[in-house]
Amino acid sequence: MNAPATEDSFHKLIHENYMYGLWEIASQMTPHPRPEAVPWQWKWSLLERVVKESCTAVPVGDERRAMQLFNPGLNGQWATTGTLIAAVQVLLPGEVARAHRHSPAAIRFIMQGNGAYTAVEGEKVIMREGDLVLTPSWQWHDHGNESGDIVVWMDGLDVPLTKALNAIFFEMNAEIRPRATKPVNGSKSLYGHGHLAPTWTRERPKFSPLMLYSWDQTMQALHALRDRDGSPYEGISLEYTHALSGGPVLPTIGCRVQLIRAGEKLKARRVAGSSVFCVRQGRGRSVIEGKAFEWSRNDIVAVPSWALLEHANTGSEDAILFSINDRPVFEALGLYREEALA
Ligand code: 1HN
Repeated sequence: MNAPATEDSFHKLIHENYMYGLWEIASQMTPHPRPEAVPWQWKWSLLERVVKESCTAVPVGDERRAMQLFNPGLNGQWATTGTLIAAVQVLLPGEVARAHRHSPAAIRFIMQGNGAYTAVEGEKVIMREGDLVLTPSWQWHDHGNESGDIVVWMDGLDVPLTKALNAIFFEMNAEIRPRATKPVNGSKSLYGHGHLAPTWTRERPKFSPLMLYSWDQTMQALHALRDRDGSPYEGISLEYTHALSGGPVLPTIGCRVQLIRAGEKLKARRVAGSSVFCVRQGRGRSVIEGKAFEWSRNDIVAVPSWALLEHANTGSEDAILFSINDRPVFEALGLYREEALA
């Protein structure tokens, strides 16, 4: 708290008794969000080295081999932005990470390699590059790699939000790999048909019942829409949707993919809420609160709440960004706002 140290006898009395005058903290009521998190980029050249060295430096035991991205503005807090944490996780051929579940919800975006899996509540979900895999709140999950590839993905979780709400719960499974109870990629064969959903299932979960959003379908949609106007701020920007409700995939985390055409420069805007993006393809430059970040494949960038953000494609091919955001929370609570630069 940046309160002036007023220490007359009255102030002494209240401070000693765990009270503070509103006049002492008035500066906290800022005209707009002033997050402590800063815009930041983790280059793939760095992540790749960390990934490589991690393979020998740390085994996969009960904990996963996930390197968390801590925001330099947040003094070692368990967070990449105020509400989200991102990590880069590596699984070598033959490895298994013990089954567990937690109240924070998670997504995986596959950065490199094919054929590892996350088993979610008894359904093995096979990962391929560019896929989005969901692990909603409190769903048992274990990761395994029966392929010959080293598989690397970005984890995205709502850990800082869940922690702020004092709502973290965690449980380790007695078994490393609980028995599969559903067909491989079963949720995709049931719910992965776009505008057609089965009528006989009775589950209506808050999270999308579809656990796998395949890259080939994502690319098909982006290509089909490539020549539309799109958003002046986000380009051809698509939201991954809840397979039954059409809303966000998770109650606390939204996921998007955006295509920025070669040569395209988008307009600057701020939104209430933070995001983290991972570059899937192409090259570009994002200016975030006046700080320029040059990005290319597999770079990861943190965008704090209310940061002025402007993307440009600086390469000769279409650029594609995958991102996670906390917008579902802002929308649900009536806190969402946006402001374009005049
Ligand atoms: C977690 O549980 C996973 O389940 C990955 O694989 C990354 C980062 C922070 C907190 C929990 C996982 C995580 C995580």
